[in-house]
Amino acid sequence: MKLYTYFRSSASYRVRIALAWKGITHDDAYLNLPKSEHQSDEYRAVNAQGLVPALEDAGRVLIQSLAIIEYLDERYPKPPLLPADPLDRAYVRALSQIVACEVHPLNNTRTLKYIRKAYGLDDAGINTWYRHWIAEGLGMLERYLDRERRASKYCYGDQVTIADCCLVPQVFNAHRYECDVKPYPQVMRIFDECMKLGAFVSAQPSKQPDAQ
Ligand SMILES: N[C@@H](CCC(=O)N[C@@H](CS)C(=O)NCC(=O)O)C(=O)O
Repeated sequence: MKLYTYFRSSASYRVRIALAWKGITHDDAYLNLPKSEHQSDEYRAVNAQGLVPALEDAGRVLIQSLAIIEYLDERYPKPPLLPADPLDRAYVRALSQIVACEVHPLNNTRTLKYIRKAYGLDDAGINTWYRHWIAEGLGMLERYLDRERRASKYCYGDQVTIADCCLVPQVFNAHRYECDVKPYPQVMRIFDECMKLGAFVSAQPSKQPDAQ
């Protein structure tokens, strides 16, 4: 298996957590996003989307972090990253999609590049945009966790799931942009619990070889 990744990519971090949690050994290929290596013809031949992550397995290339993690969960079911019950699975997927669909695309490299150029935003303007969408997204997570009351140590009771694989990298992004995380005590409590686990620690951006 080969993971195409970039240390700061939160979507790659989701997959790195899943691989580490399941103890799946793999090779890494590093794409430097600021240097636009993900847009090279060579990489587009691997992932036509020109985004990271991508996972090569058995001669096939998988893209989209949530699809990749669900594939890993089906192929390597233990320890599971989704609950057994369909209603609980829908809950976990909803949390994951709040991060992956509602927040992440608005704060992606290409989105920030585009608004910087098209609307003449400076760093302060970019930070305001970024923090706004983090606040919206973490607020959604917090309210949903509150309403559902299914979280305990992690988003789903005491079982690590895909939702945690999504929540933690999003909080890393929030820290990176110095967002105020005080209004999200439940999200932060889950983040702190996850960061006691080796898989979340070893997969974090600063521990990746391409971070050096
Ligand atoms: N929905 C995709 C998002 C992939 C994505 O946008 N990855 C970012 C890094 S986190 C990327 O490659 N950005 C490059 C760019 O925006 O140009 C997933 O979950 O895999």
